[in-house]
This record gives sequence, C-alpha cells and structure tokens, in this order.
Amino acid sequence: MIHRSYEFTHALCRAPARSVTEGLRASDRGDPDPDLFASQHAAYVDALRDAGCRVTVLGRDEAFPDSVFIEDPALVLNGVAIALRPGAPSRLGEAAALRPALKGHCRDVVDLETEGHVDGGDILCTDDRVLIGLSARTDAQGAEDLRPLVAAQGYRLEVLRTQPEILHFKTESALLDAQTVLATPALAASGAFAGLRVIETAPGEEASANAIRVNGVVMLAAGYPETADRLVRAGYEVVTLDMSQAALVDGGLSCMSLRYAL
Ligand code: CIR
Repeated sequence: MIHRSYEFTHALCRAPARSVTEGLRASDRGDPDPDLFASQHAAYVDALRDAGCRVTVLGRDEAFPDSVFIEDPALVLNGVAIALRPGAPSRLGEAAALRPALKGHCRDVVDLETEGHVDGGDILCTDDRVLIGLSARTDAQGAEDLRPLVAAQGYRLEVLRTQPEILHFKTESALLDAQTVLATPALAASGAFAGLRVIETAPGEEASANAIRVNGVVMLAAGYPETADRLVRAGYEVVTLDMSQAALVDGGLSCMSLRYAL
C-alpha cells in the first residue's frame, strides 16, 4: 500500500526521562517538571492513537536527558529506519541507544555513516522529496552522506539553507498535506518551500510551527489561537495539546515521535 507523506500507521515514542531537567535549551526559562511532562506526553500519545497510529512507548532513558525527542536520532522512510548522527554531543549516543527498538519495529535499519551530523528535526518529508535544512545540528557533510540512503528509498534529497538562529528546520515548519506547509514568516521568506503552498503562523505565534499532520488531523500546541484559526479556515481538523514542558527544553510536537507507515 502506498502512503502519503502525512499518513502513518505506527509511531515510536519514548517516555520523558526524569533527567529531562538537564535537557538542552537555547535560553533558560526554568526546568521542566518531570511529572507534568510525563502527563503531557501521555496525552500526546493518546492523540496519536486517536489519529490512527499504533504507538509503542519506549521506556525512559535517563542517560540521555533529551531522549524524549525521539525524532532527532532517526528517520524512517518506507518502513526502513536510518539511524542518524545527532549534532549535539550530549545526544550523539541516542542513535545507538535507539537502534534495537528500530530493529524491532521497522523493516530494516541502516546507519548514516558520516563524519558530519544530521538531526531528524531538520528533515521534512514530502511524498517524493526529503528536505533537509542545515542548522547548528545538521551540516553539509551529514546531508550529503544521507543522500544515497534517501535515494535508495526513492526520495530526492534537497539541501536547504535556513536562517542561522533556527534550532531545527521543523522547529519552524510542518507538512500539512502533499502541497502545503505551515511555516514561520521568516522561514517562508527563505524560499525553502518553492513549489509548495505556505500557510504562515500568525504574528507572535511562531512557536506553533512545530506541528504535525497525522492522517486526518493537524496536531498543534495549545495557546496559538490565530494560527489554529488559519488552519481551520483552510479546512484542516485541528487538535491542540499542551506542550508547555517540552517547550522549556525547545521541543514540540514533531520531535516527540517517529512516525511511519508499514
Ligand atoms: C535539543 O536541544 O536537542 C532538545 N532540547 C530539543 C530537541 C527538539 N527537537 C526537534 O526540534 N526536532
């Protein structure tokens, strides 16, 4: 069966480690509360299930404070997992730690062999293209070394330069359907989405761009009413979720699951 880039049958998540209080962040607005994070994560998992995904929640990995952001160490295309090479030193080991679970849940696992780095948060997949944004975590070497692995799955890799202050490409963008992305005005202006329709986040609501389309629904962080309204008016069904604890460590909806179709 052929699945569109926003159709998923499965998702892998990882419960937030109590050590998430040590998670990386660009600016400190206080530590996340591990208990509240766990309950927000559980609601997120429920929403993925409601959207039609069979979700496996892996156990906490205290060795990696950011391991709840399971999208960054891997990419799954056509059910085949690519173990990536995360760009933050404290996250590099997450790919090896995740590998056994990838092996157990995906059709196959291949490793990105590179001296460079790639974070999954910098990768946005359309039906036939893999867009990869260079960032503080993803470099040109990593992107080039990823190219043949992506091509082997029938996708064309396009390397994009984004504004330097961005953490991850998908911190500021999300695929909404085969022709449409949600993006911050700044990222939209970079020209990254030529050929696609762009719905921009509302002024002051840039953080809402870290959203996900999962089957029939767009999952959006709570607290961004104007962007939610823009999406509803464009015909999308929107589900909002409280992401306050992930946001304290620069995370959002897309980072907390590896979504794939089998
Ligand atoms: C980090 O800085 O790596 C984590 N604290 C947040 C990762 C968020 N992941 C993502 O945007 N894909």
